[in-house]
Amino acid sequence: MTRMLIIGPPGSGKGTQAERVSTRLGVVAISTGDIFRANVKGETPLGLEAKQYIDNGDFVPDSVTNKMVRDRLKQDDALHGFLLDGYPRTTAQVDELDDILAAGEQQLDVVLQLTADDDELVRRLLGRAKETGRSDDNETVIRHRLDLYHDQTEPVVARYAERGILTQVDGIGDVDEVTDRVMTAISAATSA
Ligand code: B4P
Repeated sequence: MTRMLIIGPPGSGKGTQAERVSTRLGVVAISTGDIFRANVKGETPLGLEAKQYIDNGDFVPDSVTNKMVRDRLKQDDALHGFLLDGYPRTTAQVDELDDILAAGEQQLDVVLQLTADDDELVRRLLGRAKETGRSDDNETVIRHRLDLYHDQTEPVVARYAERGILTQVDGIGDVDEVTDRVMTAISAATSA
């Protein structure tokens, strides 16, 4: 049973690697970004609320995101392990996740931080924009998302580093190479 987080700036490969880890380890990958995008597409009330924030590159408010994650983690497929991709992104979300896990007498096994420099991230996301036309992949919004990561998500990373459960993984290189590093980091952290 493994409970993991994958944290990284936009474009670091979180979603890409989370899917691969999920397949290899048989744990469910839960991406808050994907859940929001599915709701936007389905024009649900949650999607209508989230759309304006996502399009501007802002975080969806903690109150909305926290409730969504709390509900999602109660589902059967997450009861015996999960990989959370893109959550928590603020220290208030860290507090919420602590609370959810404590209520279930659960704890995190490992927090992976994928690293890459800002210029590489912008290059990747502009590449994705051409392929998928995602509404938040234009340079102004990408730069804003990177600023938010530095201001609000780096303190999240620091909290997990203080707890001794953070492992940094270099996100530069081809996708298979990064997956090998991620899998090595997970086995080192979970067998320690
Ligand atoms: P996310 O979906 O998490 O978007 P992201 O940060 O861009 O990451 P993503 O997983 O899509 O990209 P990845 O790094 O895998 O969030 C979107 C929005 O939702 C946020 O801006 C926010 O508004 C909202 N949101 C989500 N969670 C929230 C929360 N907790 N609180 C509040 N709001 C929240 O990869 C990007 C690209 O790089 C891909 O095209 C991929 O092909 C490429 N790539 C990956 N690995 C590569 C490699 N090794 N080499 C070259 N390219 C690579």
